[in-house]
Amino acid sequence: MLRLYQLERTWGIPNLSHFCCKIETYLRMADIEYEIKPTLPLTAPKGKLPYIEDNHTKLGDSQFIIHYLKANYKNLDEPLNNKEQALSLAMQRLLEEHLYWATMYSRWQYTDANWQINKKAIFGVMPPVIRDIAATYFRNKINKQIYGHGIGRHKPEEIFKIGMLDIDAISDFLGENKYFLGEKPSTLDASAFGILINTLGCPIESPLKDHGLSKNNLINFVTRIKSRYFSDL
Ligand SMILES: N[C@@H](CCC(=O)N[C@@H](CS)C(=O)NCC(=O)O)C(=O)O
Repeated sequence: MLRLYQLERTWGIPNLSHFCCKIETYLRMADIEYEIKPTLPLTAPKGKLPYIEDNHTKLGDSQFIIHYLKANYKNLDEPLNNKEQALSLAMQRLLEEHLYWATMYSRWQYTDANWQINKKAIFGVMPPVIRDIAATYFRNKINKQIYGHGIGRHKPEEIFKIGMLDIDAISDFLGENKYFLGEKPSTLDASAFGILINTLGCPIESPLKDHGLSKNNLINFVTRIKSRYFSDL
């Protein structure tokens, strides 16, 4: 059976890793059987989670995992025309390559309270000394990524301002639709759920979360996907 390697579940959401949540959501939307192996990214093929193992294939990065799932199991994007597929890709880039980084800033840098919550969720199972070493190592690493992306060079209010523009765009794009691109779930819904539940549905407080919670359609989307596909949580 396909094995999904991801962070331990916490916070009452599928995963605190946006991308792990995206893949598990795709698997459930596509009705693909899988088992979960909780882990840290140390053994991941590209040093990041999620990764999967299936039929002697070990694959990292959510994009490549979804290419694999589409080719070998089910392609949720089959009904989409070329223009819808282009929009899907553009929105995924917005969610995963921009809004994601604003949420990472909120977790790893914005306030000490957020950092403590994040640290406990990821490293809390480790013995105290190892926990502190691992948390410091990963915090330095992620903070360099946030700076390297570019978003970490802005002031907090600037980061939240541009993150809120993403949220406005996502909310306007969804409108009153059940799913982003029609009557059936597609990859974009899995991606959006992974990023949005980790923005407005987790215990990391920030102006970004508050802004997300001001959008009823996004709250309804996240609530609907969670209860439809993760009723066991
Ligand atoms: N582009 C990757 C991003 C995956 C990613 O950033 N994963 C994070 C967890 S949300 C991670 O494992 N980070 C550990 C690190 O960068 O060392 C994907 O789509 O899978």
